[in-house]
Amino acid sequence: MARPNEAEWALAADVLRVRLSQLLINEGLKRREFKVPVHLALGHEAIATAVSAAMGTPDALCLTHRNLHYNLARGSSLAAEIAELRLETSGVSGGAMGCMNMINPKAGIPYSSSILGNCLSVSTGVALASTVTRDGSVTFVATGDGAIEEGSFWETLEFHKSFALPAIVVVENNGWAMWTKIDERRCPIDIASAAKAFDAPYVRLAGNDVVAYAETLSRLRDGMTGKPGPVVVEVALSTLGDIHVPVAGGAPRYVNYHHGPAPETTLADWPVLRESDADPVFALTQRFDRDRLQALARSLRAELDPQCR
Ligand SMILES: Cc1ncc(C[n+]2csc(CCOP(=O)(O)OP(=O)(O)O)c2C)c(N)n1
Ligand SMILES: [Mg+2]
Repeated sequence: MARPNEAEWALAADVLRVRLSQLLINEGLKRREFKVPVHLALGHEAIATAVSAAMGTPDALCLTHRNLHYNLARGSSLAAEIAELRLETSGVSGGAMGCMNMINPKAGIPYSSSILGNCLSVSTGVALASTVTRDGSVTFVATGDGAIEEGSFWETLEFHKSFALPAIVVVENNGWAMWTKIDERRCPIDIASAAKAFDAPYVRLAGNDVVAYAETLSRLRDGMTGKPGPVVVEVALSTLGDIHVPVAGGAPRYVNYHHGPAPETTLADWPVLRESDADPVFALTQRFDRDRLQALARSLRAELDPQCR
C-alpha cells in the first residue's frame, strides 16, 4: 500500500477527531450535563468522514436521529455541539434543535429529524430544488437499517428515480433498531435488490477504510453530473459502546448501544475501542503509521479537552 499523502492523513485526523469528540460527549452524558437525549455514533466515524470529504461546496446532507458524527465531520466544533446539547444559544443550531434535529446549514446540513424516515422524504425536496436552481449540487441522505422499514424509504427511491434527482442514499447497517436485533424483528431486506428494483446503482462499503470510502463516494458524487438518479450506498458498521443488561439468574446480556451514556466506554479506552475492523480507528492502523497516529491522538486530546469546560 502506498504511503498516505497529506489529504489521506487529513481523513485519518478527522476520524480521530470525531471519535474523541464523542468520547468526551459520553463523559458529559455520564455527568448528566445535557438537556436532550443523545445518540452517539461510536463506530460510525469512517462513513461520516468519507461522506463529508466527498461533498462538494453546494451539496446538502439530510440526517436522522443519529447525526452527531456527520455534524462533527462537517466541521462543527466540539464546543458548539456541546452547547447545542445544553440548548445554549452558542450551540451549532443556536440551541434550538438539540441533538436529534441538529442542523448546520452553513456546513451543508439543512435538515435532521428525530422522526424516523423523515430525512428521506425531505431529501426529495432538497434534491428537486437543485434541479430548479441548477447549482450542480448533490443531496446526500443518511438513514439506518431500521428506518428502511418506513414507507418513506421506498417512496423516496421512487421519487428520486422518477425525477432523475442527484441523490446518494446512505444506509448505515448496524444490524439493530433500538435494542432489538434487526433479524429478530423483521424479515431480511436485501438492500441491493431494493436498489435494483428501482434501477438505482448500489454500492456496499465494509471494513471502515476511510480512504477507500472517500474515494468511492467521491467517484459516485462526481458521476452524478452526467447521470443523475439515486445511488444507494449500504455501509456495514458496528455501533460501539457495549452495554450489558442484567438477566435474572443468568449471565448479563449484550445489547446494542442506542442512546444515552455508553457506561462501559471510558476515556481510558481512547483511541481504539475494539481491536478489529469494526472500529474505524483500529482500521486506520492498517494504512497509517502507528507512531504518527499516536502523536495525532495526543495533540487532539490537548486541543479538545478544554472545549468541554
Ligand atoms: C416514526 C418513528 N418511529 C419510531 C421512532 C423510534 N425510534 C427511534 S430510533 C429507532 C430505531 C432506529 O433504527 P435505525 O434506523 O437502524 O438506526 P440506528 O439507531 O440503528 O442507528 C426507532 C424505532 C421514531 N423516532 N420515529
Ligand atoms: Mg440500525
